[in-house]
Amino acid sequence: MGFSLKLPVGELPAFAWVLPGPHTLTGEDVIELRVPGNPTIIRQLEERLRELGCRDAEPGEFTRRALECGKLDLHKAEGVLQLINATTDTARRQALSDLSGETATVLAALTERLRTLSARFEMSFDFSEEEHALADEAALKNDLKTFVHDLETVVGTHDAAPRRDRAQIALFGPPNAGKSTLFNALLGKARALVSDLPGTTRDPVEADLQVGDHSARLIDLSGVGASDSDRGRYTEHARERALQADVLLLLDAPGQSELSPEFDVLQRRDGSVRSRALWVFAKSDLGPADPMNPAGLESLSVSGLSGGGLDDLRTRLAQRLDQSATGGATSLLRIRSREACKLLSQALADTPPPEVVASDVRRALKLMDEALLVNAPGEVLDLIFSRFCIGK
Ligand SMILES: Nc1nc2c(ncn2[C@@H]2O[C@H](COP(=O)(O)OP(=O)(O)OP(=O)(O)O)[C@@H](O)[C@H]2O)c(=O)[nH]1
Ligand SMILES: [Mg+2]
Repeated sequence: MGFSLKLPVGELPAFAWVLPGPHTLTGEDVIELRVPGNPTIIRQLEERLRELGCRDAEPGEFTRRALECGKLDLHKAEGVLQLINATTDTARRQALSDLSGETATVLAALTERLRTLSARFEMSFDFSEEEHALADEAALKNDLKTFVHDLETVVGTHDAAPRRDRAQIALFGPPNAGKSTLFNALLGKARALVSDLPGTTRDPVEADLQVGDHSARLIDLSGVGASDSDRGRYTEHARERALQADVLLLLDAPGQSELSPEFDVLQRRDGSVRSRALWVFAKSDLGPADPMNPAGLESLSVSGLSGGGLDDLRTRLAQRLDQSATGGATSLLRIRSREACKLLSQALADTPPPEVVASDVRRALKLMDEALLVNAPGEVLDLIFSRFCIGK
């Protein structure tokens, strides 16, 4: 219907679409105003509407209202949020899958599987005196391992929500492994100091690196291991930074053997680090690398000096960054599920007594139940909707 609005500059001809509820996004009556798109006129129109008692919508208010009137479930609402903030195709794909309800359905089935596993763990104590208890325990752990793998496939392996807007790629390994040389080769310029003296890099050196369609932060760390001249301080710092990285390049040069025990240290602290690590046989110009690496990780050969293998490394880095959800907001559904994943892979890496594994399985189950909670408490809703932008 056509009408006019009195503005400071004169009478504005406008057109209003009236959409009666309940067949609208929020279930309420909606009026849509169509006016000529002059920015000053729009501002004056907004002021006039405020004078008439209207107000701006809060961030995410429309989606929240849709949720509250049952037009949208929480996971779909989070899908909307993810889609708005997605900056990579992976994040967009995840968001669309969440929006369609597909992720929630798959996670609900996985949660039931975990519930059965949890019950089996509880029951295994009752028979712990029996002869076949040990065999059962091994089978249970195996099933749990398969479960963790399946869950990781659905929610991605990246640690919880994106902690930063730029993914971090860290170079980790013993002194003289060729980290700084590879750092410079990837950047195409000599930023980090290179020398044949072990222990050249001390404090981390960082630079921006474009990998495919990702802007990442490349970090050259100090060498780790026995030759740390500062009684382990640099090693410790390098380990901490390595654990925070989205992609971890483990540099293993010919004749060095310190990497494997160092990686074990990282795994003991955070079992999920495996999923972010790539084993890099460095200095490949010196001779062919072992086809296998002790940690059984995905591996490749590179020479920072000759540039051999660099293209392959770039391709794999891009794939890893695609896999990690960095670059888009992540739903609580995925955050909780990933926390459960991390907890379980930690439990499997540490080989604690069965009672401890069982209690970790219980905790993981609680997280999954929380992830799938449809009647979320108010504060969870506040948390979700505070991340929306105005007017969505
Ligand atoms: N042949 C060969 N030598 C390399 C390669 N990369 C590094 N080097 C040599 O190995 C030595 C150590 O290289 P860096 O890059 O400084 O090693 P790093 O891992 O950063 O060492 P720290 O900073 O001490 O931990 C230098 O003499 C480099 O020239 C490579 O790909 N091939
Ligand atoms: Mg160095």
